Amino acid sequence: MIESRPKRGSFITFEGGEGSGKSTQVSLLAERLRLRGIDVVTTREPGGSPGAEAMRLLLLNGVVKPLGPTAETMIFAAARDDHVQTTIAPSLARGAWVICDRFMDSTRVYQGALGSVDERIIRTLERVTIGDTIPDLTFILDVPVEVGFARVSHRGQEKDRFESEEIEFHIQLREAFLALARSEPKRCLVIDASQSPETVATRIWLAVVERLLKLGAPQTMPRAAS
Ligand code: Z5A
Repeated sequence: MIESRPKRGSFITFEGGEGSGKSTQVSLLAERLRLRGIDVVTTREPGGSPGAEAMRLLLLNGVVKPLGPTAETMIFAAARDDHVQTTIAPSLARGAWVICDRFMDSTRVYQGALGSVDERIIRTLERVTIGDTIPDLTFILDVPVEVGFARVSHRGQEKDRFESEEIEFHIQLREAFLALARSEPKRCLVIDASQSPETVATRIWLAVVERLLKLGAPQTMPRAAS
């Protein structure tokens, strides 16, 4: 007898510069999907599993930076490996949708395009850590650098290792994300994130409906109407 295996859930990632609204949109999208009865797991990088969260502290407090960009890339990869094995792959396998705040494209852009780590190293690490757990859809939230900065300026906390980079770094970062989106138009969608959170969320929702829900991506049983 042939057993029918449950279909893998959908995997969505959010990318973009600082203050582009990724965390806000991860929550809004998860809320909308849950209203449709979909099992949703929200997560983030670096982090998303106990081991990777421990590595996040080292990556963001600047301890790793003196080791150089290649070593830093390998620690991001080690964190990703644990995150994929522990959180992402098991969730997708049970049919849940996974929404992740940053993923492999952040490495391609921060460590690759801007950190000058050889693309071959980055692709090799991707094969090892991600394998075929590639996002089905990636939203690249695009805002002018000064808009992103203004949104996070009120936080008043100490800047992390990446936030401390010069403004020119963030301008190049924006360009690198846009170039990446152009190179993978099937997976990546650039969203103008300078609009209100609700407007951005609606644009994202329409894309999810168009690209994933209409394709009959797996869902758990819809909730009974009350
Ligand atoms: N990094 C890397 O180098 N390599 C890698 O492989 C990975 C990561 C995975 C993680 O930083 C750092 O790690 C990141 C890259 C590097 N470096 N930086 N910078 P993080 O996780 O601490 O922070 P972040 O990812 O940059 O996110 P963020 O700066 O915290 O912002 P956000 O998530 O994009 O935005 P938000 O928290 O949703 O919103 C920020 C504020 O704006 C907040 O007050 C909101 O209420 C407000 N907001 C949100 N949307 C709007 C709109 N549409 N209008 C007005 N106000 C808004």
